[in-house]
Amino acid sequence: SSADGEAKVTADSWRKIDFQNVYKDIAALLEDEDYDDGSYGPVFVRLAWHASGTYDVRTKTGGSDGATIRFAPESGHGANAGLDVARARLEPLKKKYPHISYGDLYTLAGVVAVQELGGPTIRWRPGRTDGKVATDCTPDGRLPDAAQGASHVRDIFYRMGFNDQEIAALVGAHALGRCHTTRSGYDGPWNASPTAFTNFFYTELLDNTWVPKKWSGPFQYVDKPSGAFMMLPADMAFKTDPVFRTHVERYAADQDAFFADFAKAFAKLLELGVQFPADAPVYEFKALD
Ligand code: ZEM
Repeated sequence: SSADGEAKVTADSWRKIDFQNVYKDIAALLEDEDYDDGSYGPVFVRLAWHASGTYDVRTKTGGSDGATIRFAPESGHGANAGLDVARARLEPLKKKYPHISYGDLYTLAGVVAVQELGGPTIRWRPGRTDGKVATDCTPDGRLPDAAQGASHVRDIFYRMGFNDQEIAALVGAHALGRCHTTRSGYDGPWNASPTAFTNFFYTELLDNTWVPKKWSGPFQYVDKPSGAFMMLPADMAFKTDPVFRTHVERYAADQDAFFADFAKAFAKLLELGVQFPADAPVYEFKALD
């Protein structure tokens, strides 16, 4: 149980922590040749996103403060299937650094993963608390449904406070990782280098012909002719919706523009709903060699 660790975390516990060391220790947890494509990086990014993306700008509920994603019922929401794997991988660091909050740990893991897989530097601040309980869990349905299209995607991300450009930049994280039939029901990676942070989500989306996958699983797309790569129905909205598409075309043509916009939008995502102490330092960690 994490109860001991939690009891020690107050609003300014972060003052006791050397986050550069935490960064290094998270980085050391990324590689594992027996897991997926050899890295926990993609699932760490998904954990950071799902811990944060429950935010509702109108009611000011949800977000990474308190890390309610670790409590039932939120941990059991369909969208969070498989994220127990990421939380378990990080748990030893909560033991090693009992003063770090779960919200800081999960969001920092996303930052480390993006950077160590070759992505941009993400500005990050500590200061999330462990001061929430199971009854603070957000209702199911706050994260996007992969089976739906552009208007649903807009509803979900506008609720968090993002605009179309930021949404298009964030979904570029689908360069990383894969879908698992045992988690979401969908199957396969988006491209051939799922452990490298690139602009390949956009280039693959535009350059391939995407056809319905012939199988008994949920409706999704595969590239023609190889069938090796996939797109979710929601991903396809970024090709068919004219506003999203202008951003997709820009990011496909200009990886630097993608990196710059992703870094801003991802940093914003991780901070949704968090009241940071006024003097919380903003870190820009250097990627390790
Ligand atoms: Zn995802 N995502 N996501 N996403 N995501 C999956 C996997 C990953 C959507 C979605 O339904 C799914 C963002 C936006 C959206 C990552 C990061 C980010 C999976 C597969 C699904 C179904 C889960 C599985 O089976 O393991 C939808 C509909 C989105 C909005 C349109 C945003 C924003 C992200 C981060 C900034 C990542 C890294 C993965 C890969 C996870 C892994 O384990 O490999």
